[in-house]
Amino acid sequence: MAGVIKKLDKETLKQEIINNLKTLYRKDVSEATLQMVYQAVAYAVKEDVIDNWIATQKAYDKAGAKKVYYLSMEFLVGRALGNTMLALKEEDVIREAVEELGFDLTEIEDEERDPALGNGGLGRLAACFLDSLSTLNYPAYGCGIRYHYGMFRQKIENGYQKEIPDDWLKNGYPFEIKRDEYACEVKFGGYVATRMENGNPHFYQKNYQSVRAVPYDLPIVGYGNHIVNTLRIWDAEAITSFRLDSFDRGDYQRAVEEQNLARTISEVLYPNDNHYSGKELRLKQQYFFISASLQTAIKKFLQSHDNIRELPNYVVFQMNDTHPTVAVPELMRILMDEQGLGWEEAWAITSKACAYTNHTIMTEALEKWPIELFSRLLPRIYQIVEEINRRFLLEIEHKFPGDQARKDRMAIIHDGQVRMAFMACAASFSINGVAKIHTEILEKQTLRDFYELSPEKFNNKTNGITQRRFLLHANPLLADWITERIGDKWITDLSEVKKLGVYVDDKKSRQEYMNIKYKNKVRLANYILEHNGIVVDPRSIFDVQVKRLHEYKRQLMNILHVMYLYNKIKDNPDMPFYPHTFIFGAKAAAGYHRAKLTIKLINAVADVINNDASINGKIKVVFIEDYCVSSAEIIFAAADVSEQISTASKEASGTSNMKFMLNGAPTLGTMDGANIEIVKEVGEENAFIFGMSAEEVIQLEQNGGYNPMHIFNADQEIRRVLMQLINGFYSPDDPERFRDIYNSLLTGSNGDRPDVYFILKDFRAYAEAHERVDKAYADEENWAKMCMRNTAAAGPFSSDRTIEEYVRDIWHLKKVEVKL
Ligand code: NBY
Repeated sequence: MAGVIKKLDKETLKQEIINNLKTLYRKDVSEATLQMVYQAVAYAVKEDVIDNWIATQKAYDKAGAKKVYYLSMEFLVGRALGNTMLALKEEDVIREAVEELGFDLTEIEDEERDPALGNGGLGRLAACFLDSLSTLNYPAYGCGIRYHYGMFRQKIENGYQKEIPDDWLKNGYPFEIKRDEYACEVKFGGYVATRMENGNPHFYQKNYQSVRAVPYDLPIVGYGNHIVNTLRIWDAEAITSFRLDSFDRGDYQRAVEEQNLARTISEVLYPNDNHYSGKELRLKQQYFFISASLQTAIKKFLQSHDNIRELPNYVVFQMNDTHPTVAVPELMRILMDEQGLGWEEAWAITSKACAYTNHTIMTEALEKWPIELFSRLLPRIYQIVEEINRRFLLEIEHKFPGDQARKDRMAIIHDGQVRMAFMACAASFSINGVAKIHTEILEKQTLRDFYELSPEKFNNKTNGITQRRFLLHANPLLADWITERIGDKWITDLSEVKKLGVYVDDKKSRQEYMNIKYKNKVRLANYILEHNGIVVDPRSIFDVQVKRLHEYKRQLMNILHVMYLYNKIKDNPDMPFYPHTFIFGAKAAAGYHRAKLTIKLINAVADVINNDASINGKIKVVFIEDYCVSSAEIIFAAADVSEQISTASKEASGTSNMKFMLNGAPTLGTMDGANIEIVKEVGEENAFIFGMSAEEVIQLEQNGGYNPMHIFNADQEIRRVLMQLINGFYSPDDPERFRDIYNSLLTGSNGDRPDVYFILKDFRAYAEAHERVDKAYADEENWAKMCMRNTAAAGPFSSDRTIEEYVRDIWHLKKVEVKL
């Protein structure tokens, strides 16, 4: 492949694409498939990236700069080619080159498989953070797992979700680089042995199984600043070659077991969102990538420092939820068993280097590992956790003498389980929630005891999103329109968009803005036609709810409301009703039956309504198959209404709410998560808020819930909708199909109380909020103003703002400049 190109010029670029086709595939342009051209273009772009990458790492070494290691089981990065071209400001020249070779750049971009190494919000947040870190010139590593199969691809068959393996590496992933030279060993099982060294006991593992952790590096390209940070994802290989000279070379049985261990560890992402499943393999995955990441971080640190006690001045480990929390005992192990420190010194370092972000208050998402499993898999780590716990309980006793109940509530090891969130809290110097209300709930309820013990550790960091992917890349028409008016500074400083405020009162600007929205709706309508075979009218209101399917997010309330509207229109065919397209996109965890049944319900309702000619297309219901980062980019740009309707207190923050807002869709939502902050910025008159408050929800929960039968009996329209769940209206072939959903709302099931997410309780308020939306939409001029005000108020929801706050309050990094 061609040598170093500083700034791509079109002719060189064309030549390079042609060369790449030749060396990669032995093809010339006329024979190449779109996939081949994509690969050839990606390799050409990668060359430029590499120059910046090398320069960045040199600059970091020279500056001796402090780094953040963002430890996360998930990075939902989305496609790289488009984003990279934009960051390098090479999109135009590449488009021209590709066109002159006879291809369309959008089609080429569509050839890239979405790396889907995450479930939803938490994984996407990690990807936005890396994007911001690079763009803001901060030294950072993402550390994760190279799952061979990412988030499953969703097919809808006969209305049901079917999971298809996501074989994203099938054609090779051009942006990754295997770094075999940094491979290391991770040990599982066996037992802990002791020997005396210089009069002190030294602990080491015996009879263990090993895997070889091999890193693959992905470039995270900053916008226009030559910074390229690294996302390092670890793959597992069998260790056999490491072992050739070891005493147990002949241990055939172990060799086979190690082969199996290596094969399974990095095979597949667990597709659960906000749900803990307690699988042994998951704990192996956690320890695998944490041990490899920490070993490497320490080794790198020691290359340029000789005093390990300095570590917290140069390195900070941010734990993305509890999934990476074995980092705490693993760091202790490395410091004590490999660096020879005593407990106190090791603890002083660990507790200054680790910080923890909580993403949920849902109890079913809290990780608690049975000690039998934990100690069998990680015997040395378990010993260390026991000692952390013992000392932690002493600390509590010291501060709250005699308060045994408090110690029971806070113990890290309790009732035969290791409580990971508690270990994270005990060890971290910082504990943060992801929106103001969420952090408050952590302090007052979920982690109250920990707040009382160490209030200074707690802080809030409201989430954010990157405007580079979710506006510049996803909505080029609006991005250009904004740049024409206020310049392009918003790309790296989103607070600039408030300058758009002056255009709100300009009629021509409003028309242009809404015209862009219309074009984006046409783009989505085409996507829906192509992928779903459903014709939707781009002039209808696009009312959108896209996110993981979970009961607390209340997609069920949304579809029940559609059923309710349909009944109304059927009863009153002449009632004024502006046409609506209700758009859903959601994956359900593979074992989450009620969530999957809800998908079936949405599709069943869609079937009936979309095929009822008598309502003249006044309602269309669309379930977009395989919602993922790349379809999301098309969807946000086209939305009129953003459905953010979680039961108040349950959604820690939400981030799609911010993506919709930035693209000019007002929020129809509850006072939950970051919705509260969105409404504060944009003004209540530019959003549609309804329903119970978090306080009311928590109150009612503490009183043992409520009886939805009263609502069912008193409200005939709600009653009718619920009856349609069990009278075969939407399931004539099996009237019992939706019984479980009906029961969950009215009688409770599986030992749960009825309607734990207060769907019936909030239903009327929700329906009434929809009426406000329809009324507002009818006033075209004012609607345009509302949309524009949403874009103009989105400044604080950039992940750049979030990252600056993490840097200021937790990480204390310094910016590094890279000059080529
Ligand atoms: O994190 C989400 C929150 O629900 C959302 O409100 C917030 O905006 C976002 C970013 O802070 N949480 C989330 O996505 N969680 C998971 O995906 C997840 C995945 C796996 C497990 C737990 C949670 N697990 O225990 O296996």
